[in-house]
Amino acid sequence: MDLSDLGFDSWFEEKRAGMGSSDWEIARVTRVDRDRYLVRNEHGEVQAELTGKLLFSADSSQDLPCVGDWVCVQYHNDGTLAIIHDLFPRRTFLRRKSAGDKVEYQMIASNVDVAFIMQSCDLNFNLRRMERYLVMVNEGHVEPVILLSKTDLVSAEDLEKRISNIREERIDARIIAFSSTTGSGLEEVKQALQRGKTYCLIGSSGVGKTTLLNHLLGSEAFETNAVREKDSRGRHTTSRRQMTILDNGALLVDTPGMRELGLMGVGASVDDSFSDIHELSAQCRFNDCTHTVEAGCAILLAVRDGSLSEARYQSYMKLVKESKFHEMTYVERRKKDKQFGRMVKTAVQQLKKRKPLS
Ligand SMILES: Nc1nc2c(ncn2[C@@H]2O[C@H](COP(=O)(O)OP(=O)(O)OP(=O)(O)O)[C@@H](O)[C@H]2O)c(=O)[nH]1
Ligand SMILES: [Mg+2]
Ligand SMILES: [Zn+2]
Repeated sequence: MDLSDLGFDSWFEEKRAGMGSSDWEIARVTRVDRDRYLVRNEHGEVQAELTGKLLFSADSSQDLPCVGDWVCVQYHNDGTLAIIHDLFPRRTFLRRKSAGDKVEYQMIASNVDVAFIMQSCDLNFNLRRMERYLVMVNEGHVEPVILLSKTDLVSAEDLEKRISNIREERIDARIIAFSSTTGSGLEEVKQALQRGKTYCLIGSSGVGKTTLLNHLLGSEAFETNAVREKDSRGRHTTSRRQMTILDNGALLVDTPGMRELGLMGVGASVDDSFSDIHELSAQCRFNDCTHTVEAGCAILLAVRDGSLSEARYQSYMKLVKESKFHEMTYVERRKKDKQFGRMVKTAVQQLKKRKPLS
């Protein structure tokens, strides 16, 4: 194995020249659990810690390592501990708005090639949520693939209907429908996974992300849990983000199911996910049309004549509103993040407790 098997390529190679000391080695972050990290290089996976400098110079949690990051490390204690000195720039990223009204982002993973947006075919299926995930994935320059899980729970006709519902929303990402229970479609999922490429599973709790990972690994390596009977909601079984290398050499990140998916996008990525509406807006009579009350609004006209669904119009307007709000409060974002401040404080306390390295 070499670093290219872990996804290192010429893009990162070019960045390397500008990165600190030549004694530093390169590794990839494979797990983050609060302030504890695992990193992997061609020789294996070890625990890692941040230097105080890296911690202090971070303005927000986004500046700290996340799963998928390439980092510069020094190995200590016979190679059993790595100290992380620096982070490579991120080529792509997945990040979400933190729960609550505060505008702060949480990194999910970085340097991901393909995001598997997973929804199960039963009660979890929701087009508005799918659009939100697509906006998030677009914003991070990641390619989306939609995974429809648990096809064993619906009839073939219902599955067809779900897929045409997705296409009606003009979502043109690849769709793979599968069932971990019957094994149907699993081969197609496997075919989509390539050696040295990074994939990330995202979606609500209980949709079957970890079950799929276990199937791909051919073992019950990771814990899964039954969904609640009443509403099929999951129980938040997976609690940390972790990257696993599959037999075929693909790198797969499993993530905890998201409770609430705030919008991560700025205007441009909203428009990417709603390119049809964006095109329509060019035909509005006024340049500054808000698409709400104006005469000559091409979007309202399309809703009225039925060529644009009202639900899709509403979800577009909701996203636009949220993204405006995000832009407005951008400056306040860092100051407000008390949670991040607390995290730094505990991490610093732990650094002080740590024995000096031999
Ligand atoms: N019927 C059916 N059940 C499935 C399928 N795949 C997974 N499940 C069940 O769904 C439940 C939740 O699966 P998990 O893999 O734990 O879900 P998860 O997405 O990892 O959930 P979190 O870790 O909480 O985010 C488990 O009881 C699985 O056995 C499937 O294809 N069909
Ligand atoms: Mg899980
Ligand atoms: Zn308009």
